[in-house]
Amino acid sequence: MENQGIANIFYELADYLEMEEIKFKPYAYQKAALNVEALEQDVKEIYEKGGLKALEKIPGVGKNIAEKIEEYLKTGKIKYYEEFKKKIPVDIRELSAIEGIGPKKIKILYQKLGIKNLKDLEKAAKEHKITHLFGFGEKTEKNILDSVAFLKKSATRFLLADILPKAKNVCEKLKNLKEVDEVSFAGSVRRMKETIGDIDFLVISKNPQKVMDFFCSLPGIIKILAKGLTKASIKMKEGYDMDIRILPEKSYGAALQYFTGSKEHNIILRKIAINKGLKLSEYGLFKGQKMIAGENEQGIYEALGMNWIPPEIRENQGEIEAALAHKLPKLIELKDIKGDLHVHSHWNIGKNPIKKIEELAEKSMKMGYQYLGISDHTKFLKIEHGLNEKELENQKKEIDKINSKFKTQNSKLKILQGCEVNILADGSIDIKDETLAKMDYVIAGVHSQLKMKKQKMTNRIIKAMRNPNIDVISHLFGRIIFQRDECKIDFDKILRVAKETNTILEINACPVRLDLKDINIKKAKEMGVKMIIGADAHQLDQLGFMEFGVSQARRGWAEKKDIVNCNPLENLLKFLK
Ligand code: DGT
Ligand code: CA
Ligand code: CA
Repeated sequence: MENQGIANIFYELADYLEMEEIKFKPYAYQKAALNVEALEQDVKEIYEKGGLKALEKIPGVGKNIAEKIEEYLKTGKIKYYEEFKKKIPVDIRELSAIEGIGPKKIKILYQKLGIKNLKDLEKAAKEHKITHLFGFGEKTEKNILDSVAFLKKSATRFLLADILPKAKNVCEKLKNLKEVDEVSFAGSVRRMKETIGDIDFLVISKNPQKVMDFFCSLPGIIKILAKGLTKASIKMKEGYDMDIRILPEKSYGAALQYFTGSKEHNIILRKIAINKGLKLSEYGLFKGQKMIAGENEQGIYEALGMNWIPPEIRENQGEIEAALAHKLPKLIELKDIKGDLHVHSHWNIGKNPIKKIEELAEKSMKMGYQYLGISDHTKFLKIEHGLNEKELENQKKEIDKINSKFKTQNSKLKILQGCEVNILADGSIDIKDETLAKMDYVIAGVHSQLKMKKQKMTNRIIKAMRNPNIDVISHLFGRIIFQRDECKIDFDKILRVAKETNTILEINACPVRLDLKDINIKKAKEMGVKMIIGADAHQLDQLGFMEFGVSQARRGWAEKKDIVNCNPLENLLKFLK
């Protein structure tokens, strides 16, 4: 599919146009990029079937942009973009990953200091060349160095959400081979960790050679790092590696257990085996020469005197003790989710592609939800076109209308109106209390000044939790994986106040946030603080982020009873203030 490639060029074009301070056009390209990216159909196919006219039917794509797409499909290039690139030949994606560096600053950095990429930028910052540039200053220089260090630290890992579809895809392909009896991914992907080092596959086959040859000729390989008869390792052009192990059938469970990890979990299991006079390896659980378990995972855990442990909690964080005592939690599952309360609609135009409340509702019904909560940003967030009191009132009318239409159609879905208000620096809220009181529920989050001192940030959030209209605190720690560290917060204190005020803490399911983290979730659960999983969808297909929120909750040992959106509507309302 060419969709992502085209979207990437449009994103860059938007940045170039912003450098030139051309009005409106950057927004048009951004919108087109988001829409092309979100398309389920291949742009090429759309064009081949219906020509330019069909391209113009893509939301956000007018005649001018449709012609650019046509040019790309025909020639593999867009001249308009190439000209910008020639004039300012910089790696926009790399540079704009640095917090506080946008198109205009990138242009200045290039024109004044010839900075083209991250390496140049780091060098210039270290030599204190940036402080003196107009509009920059010492603080920016320090931010750049912090940010570069942070990026370097995370450079060799990948987001689960980017990796999981690729892992599933390779599994499918392997499954289709007639030589393959069984296939699974293992490692951190099976444990659904937030970030992934490499993908590990396990295959059962009587003809490993064929499987190996197939694996080592997958499209997108740039290097074969190792290739043997039963083991191989390959590097893909997107930067990540994939490992494969091929095993005989009788060892499948033992191998799956071993290669799922984590290493820390495995070490303890092996010790328990030794204490019982047994030996555990990727080939099986042995008593002397005799294999007593290993065909499936369940058998191994049972032979060691414990219950089978779900992969998401195999981190040696108490799960082994719980399994030995037969006291493992019954982890929440995706099917337990009854609805999503953190969803943004077309009312937040900002950068988002058009996505009407009805469309969101339709998709929610398909996902089997009983309720959908619209929670658009409010007025302080200008870039997201945050809504003011009047607009919230108007939105309410629209939602009421859709709900009554649904009622006449006997639909099972109910739309709730919430909003995601901003907790300002002093803990006050950017929307009047009387408006908040009229909403079905209110989510509050910090979206500015994230670098406060611990005490001040904690008090800021506590003040919001004490507001009787605020039901949920969104993405408490404010981290963006690979981009921004967590805020400093006294989490224990927040938990105490959450409990006291019946405030729900969100597990934000957006793959770059996944905030709360596993350890926070576990602690909240132990304290009896309720949580909610929200997709924080800004596009239609992002409703699917719920999957990652649920795996995050599982990694934090959460059960159905800990997560309020596992409740049917009547019960959910009881948890809202
Ligand atoms: P990653 O790839 O960094 O996201 O994390 P993992 O957990 O996928 O680690 P990886 O790919 O190095 O190894 C896959 C699994 O193989 C790991 O979770 C446990 C197992 N494993 C690897 N090395 C060792 C080891 O030295 N000892 C034990 N007991 N298990 C190991
Ligand atoms: Ca791995
Ligand atoms: Ca590996």
